[in-house]
Amino acid sequence: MSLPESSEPRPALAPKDYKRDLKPVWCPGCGDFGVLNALYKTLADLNLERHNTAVISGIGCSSRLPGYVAAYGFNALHGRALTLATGVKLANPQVTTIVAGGDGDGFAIGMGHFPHAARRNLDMTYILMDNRIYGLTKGQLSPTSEPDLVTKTSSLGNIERPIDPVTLALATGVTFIARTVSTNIKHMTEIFSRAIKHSGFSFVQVLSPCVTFRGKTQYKDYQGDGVIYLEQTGHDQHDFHAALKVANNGDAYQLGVIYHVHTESFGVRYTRLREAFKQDKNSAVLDVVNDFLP
Ligand SMILES: Cc1ncc(C[n+]2csc(CCOP(=O)(O)OP(=O)(O)O)c2C)c(N)n1
Ligand code: SF4
Ligand SMILES: [Mg+2]
Repeated sequence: MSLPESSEPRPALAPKDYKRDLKPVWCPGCGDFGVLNALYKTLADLNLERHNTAVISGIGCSSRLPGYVAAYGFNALHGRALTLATGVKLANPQVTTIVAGGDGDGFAIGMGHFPHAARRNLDMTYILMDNRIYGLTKGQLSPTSEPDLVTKTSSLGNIERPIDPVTLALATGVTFIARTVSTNIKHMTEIFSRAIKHSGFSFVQVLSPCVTFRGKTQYKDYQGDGVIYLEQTGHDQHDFHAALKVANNGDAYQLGVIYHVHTESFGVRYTRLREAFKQDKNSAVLDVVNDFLP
């Protein structure tokens, strides 16, 4: 996160100050309400300036989220949230850039953009509101839908293997990876806050039930033995191999910070490169470029 420098202390904003008058049109009971409330709380906890915050999404029920936040916002084309957010961040690095959207938006049509956002390590936060279904278009399979799931597009059950977004994030080099659940506002708020404060690309998978096309099953799955809070297990979030083990172990959803490493963000590297170029057009630039190489 890049906070603008200011000598004047700013008045604290409350969660309600980040609400817009527009009321969410989500179905009663949709998990996305929890995500939105946790985001309001996070923005207030971090006391982020509304005119220096941008919330970007694609298309989907979840992608309606920017419309409900009193900050800059944009509904990009379906699957193009990360590309648009990349432009926002490059154009104005001072803007705290938050991307939100669904499993279909991010991991079907938008999948090609994820590895590039990860490898660039731009300083932004991507919140995946994962209901494991296409909600807006009325209940088709998504790339994160479970095997055997019966939907409108899989009347005999899903015969495809799902993508695990956290495993994919690990494989593509994301520098902060976490999982949380939309029924636990406190946990979500803590995770969002850490993700936004991370300098570099942060990814948070939120398990966010779709009551209309998944019934009550997801709410049941995300409680009791269905979830494990990593802070209670002694998980080492800096250990890549430990992160791979807990990402998708099949027994329960592991919640918390799964992986965290510090690597210079794109913005910091780029600034260093420019400074080096100003000072010495040849050797200093080479020094910086050599630093980038593995
Ligand atoms: C280019 C394009 N292709 C397809 C669509 C139709 N479409 C809109 S939202 C969506 C999927 C939504 O699923 P997800 O991203 O998981 O969001 P959810 O509604 O579940 O929150 C699809 C296929 C579209 N709007 N644009
Ligand atoms: S269809 Fe599902 S994801 Fe969309 S608003 Fe309704 S409950 Fe939420
Ligand atoms: Mg979805």
